[in-house]
Amino acid sequence: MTTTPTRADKFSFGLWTVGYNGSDPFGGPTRPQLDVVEAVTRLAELGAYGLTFHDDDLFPFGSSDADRQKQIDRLKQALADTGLIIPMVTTNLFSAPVFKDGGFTSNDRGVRRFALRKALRQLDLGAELGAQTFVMWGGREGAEYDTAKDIRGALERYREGVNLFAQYVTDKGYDIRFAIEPKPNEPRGDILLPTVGHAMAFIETLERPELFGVNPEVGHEQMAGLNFTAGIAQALYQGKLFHIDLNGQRGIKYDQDLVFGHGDLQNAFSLVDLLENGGPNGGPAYDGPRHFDYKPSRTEDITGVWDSAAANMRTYLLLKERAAAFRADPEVQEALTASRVAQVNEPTLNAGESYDDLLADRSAYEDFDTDSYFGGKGFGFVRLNQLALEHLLGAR
Ligand code: ASC
Ligand code: MN
Ligand code: MN
Ligand code: MN
Repeated sequence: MTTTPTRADKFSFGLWTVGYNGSDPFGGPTRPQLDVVEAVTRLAELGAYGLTFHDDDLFPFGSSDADRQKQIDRLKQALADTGLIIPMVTTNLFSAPVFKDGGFTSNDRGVRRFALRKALRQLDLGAELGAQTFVMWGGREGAEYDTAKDIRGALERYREGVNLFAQYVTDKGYDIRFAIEPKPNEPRGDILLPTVGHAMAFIETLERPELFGVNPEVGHEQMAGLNFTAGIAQALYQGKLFHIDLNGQRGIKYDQDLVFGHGDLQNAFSLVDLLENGGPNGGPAYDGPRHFDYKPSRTEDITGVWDSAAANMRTYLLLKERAAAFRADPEVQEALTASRVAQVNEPTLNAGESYDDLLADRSAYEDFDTDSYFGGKGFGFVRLNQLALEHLLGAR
């Protein structure tokens, strides 16, 4: 197996990732602005297949129509020159001061109408460029104060907005689906639809739920103390993993957006095993873009930016290689059997068994000896996990 990325690996990057200039709440930029043509050229050279962008990443907020078009044309030329594609686009409804209380769910109705128009315009551009996914990260859709936001009203306004988008793409015949990206907090004190679970439950209330899925980001779930791999498994189980944001995060703190694998490495290993192999018992895996949403640390110069972009892809491919080695190891297979990992896929009831049949089965209850059932034996999960760790470390 090779750790040199190719187009077939479907690696994509946000223009805002390699384009991050290092500015944070405590200090200004440490790097000059990166031009989109250079971004496309370098990403293509490194082996990526796609670029994604917010409208405002490509043409600054408030650009004239002519300036906007000039940037679009420059992007199109760079795509034609390199073969890179645009698998996903998204709208910036968080940077401009007008969005200080959000976009689709701002308390101010005029802002909400402006936000809808801004998103519709980016939808048109996404369709024109062949994007198949439209991500919605509602960074400012939230509040600092419980007194300041009617959450039920805000959810209803979010619902109104995204129902409109679903109607729009249907009427226009666009081949685009929507992916909601959860985040628990930052920049707002609390953000609407804070986790994958909240977002998937909300999707079921929509008029066209089949057009909506999630775009989970590693660090965002981990900021909420959640197991990212487990959340991705549930999204896959419910057919809702439309897109994914890969990066690294070290625990419950500010959104670090580190290189993929530079946070919880064991969780990154199980994630790649899930995406590539379907996890412990196989099953449908993910075939969409492997999208990196990270920020090159502000300590880095432009060489460090490209080193970090390459690091995301190399780490992913190394983990893919390690996961394959883990799955192929006979000792791992024996440990999986000893741990009964496959048994969870066996139905608990017999075929056609009714509750009357279950109630009549004395071996299931009356004669089930809970005291001696395991005969003092454990499941062996620790041994199994150590084998995973040893493969991860390259020790096997
Ligand atoms: C996105 C997305 C995020 C945010 C963030 C902006 O579109 O997926 O996590 O915007 O990267 O800084
Ligand atoms: Mn993030
Ligand atoms: Mn993201
Ligand atoms: Mn991000």
